[in-house]
Amino acid sequence: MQKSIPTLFMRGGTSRGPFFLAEDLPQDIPSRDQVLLAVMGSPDRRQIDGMGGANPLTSKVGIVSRGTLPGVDLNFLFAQVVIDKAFVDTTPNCGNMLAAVVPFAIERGLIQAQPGTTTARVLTLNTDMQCDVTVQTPNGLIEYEGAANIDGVPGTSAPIKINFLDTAGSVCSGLLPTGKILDVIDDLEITCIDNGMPMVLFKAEDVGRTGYESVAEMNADVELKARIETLRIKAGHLMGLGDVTNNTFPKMCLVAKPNAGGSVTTRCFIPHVCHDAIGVLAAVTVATACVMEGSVCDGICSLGEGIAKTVSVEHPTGEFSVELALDPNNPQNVTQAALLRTARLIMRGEVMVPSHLSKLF
Ligand code: NQM
Repeated sequence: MQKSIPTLFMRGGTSRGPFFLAEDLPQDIPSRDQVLLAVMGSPDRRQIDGMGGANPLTSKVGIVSRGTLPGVDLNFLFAQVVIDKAFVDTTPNCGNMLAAVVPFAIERGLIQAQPGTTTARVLTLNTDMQCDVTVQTPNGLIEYEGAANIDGVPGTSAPIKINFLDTAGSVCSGLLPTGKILDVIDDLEITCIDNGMPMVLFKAEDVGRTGYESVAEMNADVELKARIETLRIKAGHLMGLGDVTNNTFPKMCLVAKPNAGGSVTTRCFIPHVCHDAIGVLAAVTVATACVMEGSVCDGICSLGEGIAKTVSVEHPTGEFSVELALDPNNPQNVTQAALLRTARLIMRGEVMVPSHLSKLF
């Protein structure tokens, strides 16, 4: 007999995947990972025997439980299920899947919806990061429909506001893990930065590209992808991350002058496939580099005046606006980042895993 596990299949921002109550999965990590690999159909390039969509953005899982720290409503663990390797990476965050956590928690009765809107404090267990997430709950029920549009998702949905409270140095030792705003690897200037996501930023023109290429062009660019992977491995050591060969970070991002009225243009490799848009904390991290003097974005990005900055990060399917609050005494220092996402419950039910895994529960 196959084993059934209750799940809600949800879109969070521009990602999607099954969400589970932590108590419904095996408690030890190797067993949990075996189950998640089976749920998603990994390792297999097509994930044909599971729920995964054969793209990093659709090979994600959310695991949610009640908060255990004072003031924290919910704990969220994000799992990136690697498509073609038997590996589940829970090191980095995913701000897109995060958008579905509060709707999931209301659906599954972990928290009670308030009249109008409901704000919950979520602790992301991956990096110990807290944020406040506000969802629409007219009549005390979660509302998915509404007028908010995020680029990369067709149509409109109810807005979900995420306010990140402490993002610097999520996986790395600090915001600038090499201690410098600019490093040089193989004659290429890079900014290694982690404000929620470990990233290596470099100018598209410095690698002979425009930064305006389509996702298909980027993914077909074998020469660029090989160069980026060599750079990623070297940068991983420089950033104190050790050998990142098998990790899903750092993300690699080409930056260029904006060409659609935004602040900066990006093409983000996550890390081997070009993102159709940009990750949430990747956008926060790029936006942060834009306000920092001497980064590779300095000189190419276009920002308004003032101490609160809206940074519009252009990506292959539109733009992503990040509202940054800066420390008035040190405008290089980002104190908070707020942004808009949407989410939707796509399906509720049970996912089945092969019978030999039953003994793991
Ligand atoms: O950066 C893709 C995504 C992400 C991660 C990735 C994310 C984030 O778009 O916070 O959301 O970089 O692998 O879901």
